[in-house]
Amino acid sequence: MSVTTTATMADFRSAAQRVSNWGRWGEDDQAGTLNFITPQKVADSSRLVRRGRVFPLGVEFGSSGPQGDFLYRQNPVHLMTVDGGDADQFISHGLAWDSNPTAKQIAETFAASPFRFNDDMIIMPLQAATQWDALSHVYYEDHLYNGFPSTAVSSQGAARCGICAAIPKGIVSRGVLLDVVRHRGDDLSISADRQVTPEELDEIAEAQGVSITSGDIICVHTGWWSEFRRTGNRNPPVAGLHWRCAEWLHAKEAAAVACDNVAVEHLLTMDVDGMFLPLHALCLRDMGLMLGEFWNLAPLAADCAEDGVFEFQLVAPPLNVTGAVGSPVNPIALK
Ligand code: UVW
Repeated sequence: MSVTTTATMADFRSAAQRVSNWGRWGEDDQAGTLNFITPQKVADSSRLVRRGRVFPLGVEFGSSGPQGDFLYRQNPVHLMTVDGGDADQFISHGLAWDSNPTAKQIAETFAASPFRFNDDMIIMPLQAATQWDALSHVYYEDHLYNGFPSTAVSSQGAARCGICAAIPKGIVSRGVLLDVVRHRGDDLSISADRQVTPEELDEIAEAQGVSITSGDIICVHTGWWSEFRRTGNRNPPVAGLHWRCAEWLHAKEAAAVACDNVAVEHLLTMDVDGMFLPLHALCLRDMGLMLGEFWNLAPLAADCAEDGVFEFQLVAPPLNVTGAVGSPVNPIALK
């Protein structure tokens, strides 16, 4: 099948069969390819920390984030609930709050002491910025990963394959960076006209002198985040992994894949006639492989290019949000 040809649903379904991990780790499994991360793998990953360099891969969570036009996804709204500028109000209001003895007591304590504190809250979609997609984020034909019914996700949250299923795994493993931007000789980001194919991923790994091993978390640098930061354009065309990369990830026994772009794969084109976001569908629902999005990979990529080392320990724990279908994350790469 050529990269530029639109594939059919029959092509998609046969790929889905080839990458399916349903039943591989038992009929109750909800961790999917995170099962490739063994205790030995975690121990080995710690030995990749040689120079003590720390790379936070999370972007900032704030009003200047990448969300814009979607009605259902907004940038984080950060609000102060207690702050020093308001401390006098807090005291005078609290002292007069007869119907709320606790508030009154706190106000009295404040009035009698120099101690002050600040508190805040954040309102945001869990998918607003740097994130993990849990396996329950995507489904088709009424089934989630491992054959769980899509009704397992309801207004109560995900009863199956939620982000909580990933919590026991950490998530800690060997990370490998594949730098498409440098490989193509681009300055900041790759062109949205050319998707990243499995063949190109192999070429990049070979050119970088890095091999992919079972349980790795693959980080693919496309430069989307750098381009977004340069232009402020929240909707630039997205270059990403071609849907056939699902089979590459399956063959490599990747534990997860993360990109610096919106959706790992490119958006809004129908590479498979009749299936939106085919890589999502194959990875999350058929393979049980989590996707990381909006990871800031440029500083790590620059360091990897400089020292020629494209492997590192990756520590990327999701938040243990009950029933969530994804989670914000501040992944850390350690070299
Ligand atoms: C969808 O928008 C469905 O997916 P994601 O947030 O993972 O790109």
